[in-house]
Amino acid sequence: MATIPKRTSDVIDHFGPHVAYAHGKRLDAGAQAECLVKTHCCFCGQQCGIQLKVKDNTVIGFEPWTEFPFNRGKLCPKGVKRYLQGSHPDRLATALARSESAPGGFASIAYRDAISRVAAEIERIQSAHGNDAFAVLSGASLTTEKAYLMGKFAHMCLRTSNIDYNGRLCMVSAGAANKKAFGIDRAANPWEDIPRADVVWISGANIAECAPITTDYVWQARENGAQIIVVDPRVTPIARTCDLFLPVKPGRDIALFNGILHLMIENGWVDQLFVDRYTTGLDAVAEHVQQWTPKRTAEVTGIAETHIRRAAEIWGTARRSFLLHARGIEHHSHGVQNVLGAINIVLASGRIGRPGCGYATITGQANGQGGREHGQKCDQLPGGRDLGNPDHRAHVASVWGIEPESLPQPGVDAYEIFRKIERGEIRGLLSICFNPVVSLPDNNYVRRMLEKLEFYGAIDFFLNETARHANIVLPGSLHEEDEGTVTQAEGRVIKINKAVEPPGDARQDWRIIQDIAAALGRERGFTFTEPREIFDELRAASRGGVCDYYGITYEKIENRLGVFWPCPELEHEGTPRLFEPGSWNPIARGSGPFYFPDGRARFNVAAYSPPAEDVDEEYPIILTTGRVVSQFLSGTQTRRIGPLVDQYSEPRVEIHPTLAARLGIRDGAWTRVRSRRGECTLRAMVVNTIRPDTVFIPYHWPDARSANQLTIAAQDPISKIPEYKVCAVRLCPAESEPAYVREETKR
Ligand SMILES: Nc1nc2c(c(=O)[nH]1)N[C@H]1C(S)=C(S)[C@@H](COP(=O)(O)OP(=O)(O)OC[C@H]3O[C@@H](n4cnc5c(=O)[nH]c(N)nc54)[C@H](O)[C@@H]3O)O[C@H]1N2
Ligand SMILES: Nc1nc2c(c(=O)[nH]1)N[C@H]1C(S)=C(S)[C@@H](COP(=O)(O)OP(=O)(O)OC[C@H]3O[C@@H](n4cnc5c(=O)[nH]c(N)nc54)[C@H](O)[C@@H]3O)O[C@H]1N2
Ligand code: SF4
Ligand SMILES: [Mo]
Repeated sequence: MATIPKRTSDVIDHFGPHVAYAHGKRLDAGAQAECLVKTHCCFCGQQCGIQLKVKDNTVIGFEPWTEFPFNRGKLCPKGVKRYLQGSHPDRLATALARSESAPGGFASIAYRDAISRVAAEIERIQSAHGNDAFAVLSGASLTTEKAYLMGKFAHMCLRTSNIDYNGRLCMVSAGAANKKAFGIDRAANPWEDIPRADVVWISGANIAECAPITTDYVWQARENGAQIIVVDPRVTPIARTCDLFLPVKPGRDIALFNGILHLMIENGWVDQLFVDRYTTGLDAVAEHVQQWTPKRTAEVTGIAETHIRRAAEIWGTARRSFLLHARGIEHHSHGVQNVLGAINIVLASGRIGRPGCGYATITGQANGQGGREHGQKCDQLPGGRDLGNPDHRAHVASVWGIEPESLPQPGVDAYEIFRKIERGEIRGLLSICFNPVVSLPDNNYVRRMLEKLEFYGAIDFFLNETARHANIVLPGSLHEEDEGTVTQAEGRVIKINKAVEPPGDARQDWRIIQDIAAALGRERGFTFTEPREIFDELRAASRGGVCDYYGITYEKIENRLGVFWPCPELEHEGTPRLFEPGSWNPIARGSGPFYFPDGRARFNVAAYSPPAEDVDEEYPIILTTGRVVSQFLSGTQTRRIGPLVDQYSEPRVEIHPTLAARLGIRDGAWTRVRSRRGECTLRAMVVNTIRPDTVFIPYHWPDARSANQLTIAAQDPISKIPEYKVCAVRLCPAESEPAYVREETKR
């Protein structure tokens, strides 16, 4: 195997620069700006409004944007420091080709030559092995225009079935369950309904660290007298101030939801009028949850029976409520079942589709919502349409000016793409906005598969850990270097505005894609001159679909500070709250508020099964993984922002004092964590805010610090989401400092 090139620069990771420089000069965030650009934060799905201060084609700081209704000027630590990343010395400003002889393993090459090489490899691989032998991996931090273009590029230009995206690691369990229950995949309510609720139920969402602005809405609810219930194996910051905390054993949430529904039925807390009028399927579910007595629920979930009864009563007797969840219940091999369990207790309560009565999954990535709607998922076409549906194919083919038969059939999910590489069915890969070497489970396998490819091209603004395996790296654009739209967690379509030009040879991502299409001689359909043109085509392609954007324009977004989809006509106001009787719905056509022909929501039996890998004598402890407030995803961006690195500089294993004492592990001591897939030595963080049978590691770091060396590649059979939230490990004190630390100290 060839050597994997190391870092381009030493100024990276936890040694990040603590002051920012641009063009050799120190940045002065206090300097007078030439202009302020109203836009949004590049990180999480909250998409806070922010104004970027620009001077000499550099973002030098920010000002709050208090008019933007979602966050009203508030930002979390990442939003405050985001402006520092653009001037990092690692920012790619030329195309790179892998070269054994070049320092750092990569040599700069002319942009045109890099594009020709990518096109030549696509041609070679597809003509020798068929169109599907070349795959595309895309990302949900891209604007909706780019996400749409990536789907169109794979399906129309490359005619490959094999495109998928990093949202596969993120919201797909919620998406699949929402489609099964409601026929539509979007937060049912705007966040302004949260403060109107008198109960807020939060399952598997560390909102204070991962959706900080949502915390503000929950606190407003609390100020108004609401009761807050939190379900998590860890006492997260929001749990510290809640009314009822349920410390669930990882992987057991369905049992809890079924147990709550059991008590709602037993105590007559079901809204029978709502159920009869607007839903189907409660009878089968009611029969199924008979077995979920409080006693059995307590045994399986590890939550005290009295607390289960208390939660059922608070939820069952509420007048208005809002249920929120995130990856804590979704990152499971039965993630879809977990979400269906949550939806069942919402439907049984009848509290949805009205002010102060709501339900939502909290979308993760910047464009986690818009990025999952318009055709970069392996089975999808724009407008939330299905690649396998003849009518849907015909509509999109007519917008694209092609024959429906020329569209490929649905492909496979992001992890399966790697298994296809192993089997030799996929030989070439182009990735954009995705760092699977850090973010996919069992990542030693992922790394081996990348090295097996005949050709790998990556588009990014930093040489991330995955791109280090690439043959060609193309310098893409930062968020502030392009315009376009994103759809934030509530379903509000908003506008990203350009503040600066990309440096050197770097290009807006959509231009790079179009340049590849042109080099392939297949530029028809890829000659857009600005994002607005892409958006206008997307509006037409989405028209009549569930995710209908036809009535949304750039002007309308700017005038109204966002428009909620569905928005089917130019005169339409948009739809902040779904499922209100009488609201526009192309599927039900007046028969009811839910997105099925009969207008009714579906109860679904949510059957409990244990995690794919349960604990045993050899591996007796549960590992769960997730996030910390100051780092973002695979860390490519936030590990390059000094003040955020200072806040949390390396991953630590959270261990309960009882478990730590039993294993002889002290706070701060080097601790070896081993699973069936790999091993990782990190410092311990002894905290009494975690279940004693569970340890937690944040996953934002690569290489020897990566939590995904340990995680299991088990996936949900429906959504294909990986089971990041449960695997079995064993722990022991490490004899000495790990080798990677000794190496780094030497450097
Ligand atoms: N600071 C920061 N914010 C982010 C991100 C980031 O990387 N950093 N990423 C963004 C993205 S893409 C996403 S997806 C979201 C994720 O946002 P969250 O889902 O809120 O974050 P996680 O840390 O992945 O997991 C949430 C919680 O699930 C709990 N948990 C673990 N196992 C279980 C279980 O079996 N049941 C229950 N009920 N809870 C469990 C964990 O203890 C954790 O507190 O955050 C977004 N915001
Ligand atoms: N163990 C464990 N693993 C997890 C999770 C977990 O909870 N536990 N969470 C999972 C979840 S929810 C998620 S969302 C994934 C995320 O996993 P990834 O998607 O792999 O993580 P990112 O850091 O978003 O990687 C995106 C890359 O895109 C680049 N990028 C960002 N914006 C743009 C852009 O506009 N243009 C271009 N060209 N590049 C861009 C960044 O520089 C970065 O290199 O990780 C998953 N992995
Ligand atoms: S909450 Fe999310 S969008 Fe808002 S500033 Fe923080 S990371 Fe950015
Ligand atoms: Mo995510």
